[in-house]
Amino acid sequence: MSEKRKKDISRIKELESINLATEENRDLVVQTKREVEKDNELLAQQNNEELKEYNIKSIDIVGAIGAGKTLLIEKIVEALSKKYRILVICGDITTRIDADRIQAHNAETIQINTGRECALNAYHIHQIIENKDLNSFDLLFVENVGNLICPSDFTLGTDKRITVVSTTEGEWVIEKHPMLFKMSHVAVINKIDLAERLGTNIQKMIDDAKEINPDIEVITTSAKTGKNIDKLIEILEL
Ligand SMILES: Nc1nc2c(ncn2[C@@H]2O[C@H](COP(=O)(O)OP(=O)(O)OP(=O)(O)O)[C@@H](O)[C@H]2O)c(=O)[nH]1
Ligand SMILES: [Mg+2]
Repeated sequence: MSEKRKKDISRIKELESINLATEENRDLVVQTKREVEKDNELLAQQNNEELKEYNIKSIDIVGAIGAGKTLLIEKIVEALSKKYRILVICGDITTRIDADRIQAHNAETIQINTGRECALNAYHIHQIIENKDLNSFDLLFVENVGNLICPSDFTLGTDKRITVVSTTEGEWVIEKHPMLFKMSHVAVINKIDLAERLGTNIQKMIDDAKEINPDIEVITTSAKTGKNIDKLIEILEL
């Protein structure tokens, strides 16, 4: 990345964070954001081609903080670790808690700490692809940093993207965050074991996801009890 681009990006962050995109610098903000996105798309495409060369299936899991991304991956890895050699990349602001939890189920894990960044991007994945012996794996999961906003700015180059929300976030959570559902192949509504207690209208959540993206597969799960994990694996064609 050129020095100029680096400077532009840091300037945008500055402007966005203090909400000062005035008339005079708005064009620069929009143009640079577009360029960053384009660069990311190109690198994501390259990531996907490289993973395909090694016959690695790849899935990116995004979703709300605490929606159950890690527990879902733990359950999937538990079910599939005899069939596939699995690599899991975990994105978090700090700590390697999620990577350690998943590693206990017989997958290799890499934790990326993003600091103040609220999503992984194609470059994070690219660095791992460049430095890892890809002959050792058949399946890659990426757990993105927990939130429903930033990951929509960056694709990573995986074959599929899953967005996870749960019944504890309120039945409006999908309607309020349409972008990631537009970009995803599968919507997971997790923690259905808690829905009755909370009075969450799961049907509304399913309908919202389908309305936002008619092509999306929607599945309700409980990572806690294991309910529908087998169906999720089937939908992912694993
Ligand atoms: N009752 C219930 N609890 C769940 C379920 N899935 C996850 N949990 C619990 O919810 C909490 C958060 O789960 P995680 O798997 O860490 O969620 P996450 O989305 O990976 O969280 P971040 O990575 O921090 O964004 C944990 O205490 C889990 O045990 C579920 O289906 N039902
Ligand atoms: Mg997690």
